[in-house]
Amino acid sequence: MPIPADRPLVMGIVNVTPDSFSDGGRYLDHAAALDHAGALVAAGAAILDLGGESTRPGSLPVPVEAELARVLPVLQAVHDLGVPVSVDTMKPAVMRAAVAAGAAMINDVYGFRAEGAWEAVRDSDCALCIMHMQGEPRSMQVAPRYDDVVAEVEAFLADRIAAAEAAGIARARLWIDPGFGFGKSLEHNLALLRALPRLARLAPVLAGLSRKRMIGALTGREVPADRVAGSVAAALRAVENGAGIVRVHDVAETVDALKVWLASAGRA
Ligand code: 9MG
Repeated sequence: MPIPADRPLVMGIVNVTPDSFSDGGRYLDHAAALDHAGALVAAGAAILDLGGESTRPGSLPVPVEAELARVLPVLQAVHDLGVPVSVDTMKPAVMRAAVAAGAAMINDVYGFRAEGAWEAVRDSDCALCIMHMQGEPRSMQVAPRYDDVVAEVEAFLADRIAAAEAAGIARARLWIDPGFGFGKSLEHNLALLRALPRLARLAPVLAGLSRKRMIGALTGREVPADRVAGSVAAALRAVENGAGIVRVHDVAETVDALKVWLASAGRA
């Protein structure tokens, strides 16, 4: 299913991980994830992002079989909801299976740097989101450091776009993401948010700021679920600065805010 390109899209987050659905067996995890996906589409999500491995700061990798067992049954079932589905994974084997099962996008926080990642997605037409991350989820927030965060993230993304094209992947399939919170301090994140118009010259931008620590730091809200208003404000700023997709937890609130903001900007 193609990803609409005529308006900013709200992407709803569907985690199929034990830390998000802690009540036990696999069937329950899948049923809960499916219910959640349905609720996000009813709330106005134009695209879903399905992930079976947590990428939160401090999280550890999961084996490929476990990730496949979490994601694939849900991916097959959510097709009936009628919106394109992205799969968030760093693993080429999961990418291959997701593409075969009809994923509209592969969202790789590791920027397709794993051996075999380009080959896993090359012979499909699904969109690819290349994200920037300094380090790895386990340790990335320990002491992130840049001389010039915007220039370094821009150079990384330009380099990965060139690598995709060299691997035979059409540029029109590519999205980029500066990776808010992935090896970045609050100041780095704010600099990147301000620099989205510059990054958007490379490729369409996907931005994920929802409920992240930077929102907590700016609002004083310790609990992620209390960061809704701050997250909506960040999503609006990202769209204003050129993001084509905003990846969010709070779909209904973001969709409403975006409707008002777009109408007031004469873009409805
Ligand atoms: C999986 N995931 C978590 N945060 C993300 C972000 O900011 N961007 C993208 N593309 N994926 C993310």
